[in-house]
Amino acid sequence: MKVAIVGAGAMGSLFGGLLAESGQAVWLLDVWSEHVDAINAKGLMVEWQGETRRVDIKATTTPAEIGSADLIVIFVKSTQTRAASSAAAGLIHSDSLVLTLQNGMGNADVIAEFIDSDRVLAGTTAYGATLLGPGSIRHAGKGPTIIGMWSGRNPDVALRVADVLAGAGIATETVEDVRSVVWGKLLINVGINAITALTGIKNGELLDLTSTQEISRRAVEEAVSVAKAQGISVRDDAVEHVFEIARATAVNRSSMGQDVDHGRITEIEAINGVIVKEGARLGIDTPVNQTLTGLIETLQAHY
Ligand code: KPL
Repeated sequence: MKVAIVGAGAMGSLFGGLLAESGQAVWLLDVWSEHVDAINAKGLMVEWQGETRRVDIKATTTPAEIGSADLIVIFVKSTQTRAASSAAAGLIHSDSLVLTLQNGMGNADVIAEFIDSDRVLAGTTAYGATLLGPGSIRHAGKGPTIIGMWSGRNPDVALRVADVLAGAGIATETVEDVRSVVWGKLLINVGINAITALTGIKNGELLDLTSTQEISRRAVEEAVSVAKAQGISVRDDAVEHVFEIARATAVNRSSMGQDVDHGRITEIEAINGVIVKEGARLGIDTPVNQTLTGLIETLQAHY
């Protein structure tokens, strides 16, 4: 299968590398020419459990060089989804599938503006990766990947894509109701990302003080109310689950924390911002998410 990974940051490079090693014909597409040049010159260097291996994989900054692809995986930050989908539109042929495993809510809907929604897949992954420099990543951890059809139709298509991922050693489950899965991940990001980004703490430090826990709890409870009003089924122990993830990723700096540390525009709009926007539409008050969103926007405006 010909696979194009759009957004070759740490996660895009990792998935692309694993798929290439499993024998798929993979292209990485990214705007970062130094990274692309390094991969083409010396291969993608993947560090895993203290050992580094080289993966030979094609990379480009130009979609036209790829031609069309059977599977397009969007791995850019959610702030770039529209631009990436537009760039990827040239890669689509009549049977192409597009998969998003990005953080945040709204990515699949944006992608569906560019391709028939019956060919859009969404999901989440617990794989972790860090970018070490141009052409070089660290594979930080493994965990379940869950995917499904965004439209809820044609579940056999999701099974086909899951097989391709599983063939690359990426254990993948398919579900009928992928919206609930994406919402489940959103709740985690709502409860951890902005708080850690604003305070400079690591994920686990969110649990050190009851006052920090309380802010997280309220942000998640607001998000749960919005999800339920949309008819999305979420787990009953959503807050406890967020705390469990903070504990399990205790030494990590959240992705939003890393964005703020590097003066990058964050995914706030697709995370806490979505809760505020949807809350306003549904008549649900979301003061904690509003405050977190406003503070992150303030930080960004003063980089
Ligand atoms: O997804 C994450 C993120 O940082 O975006 C968590 C799960 C919070 C891990 O850091």
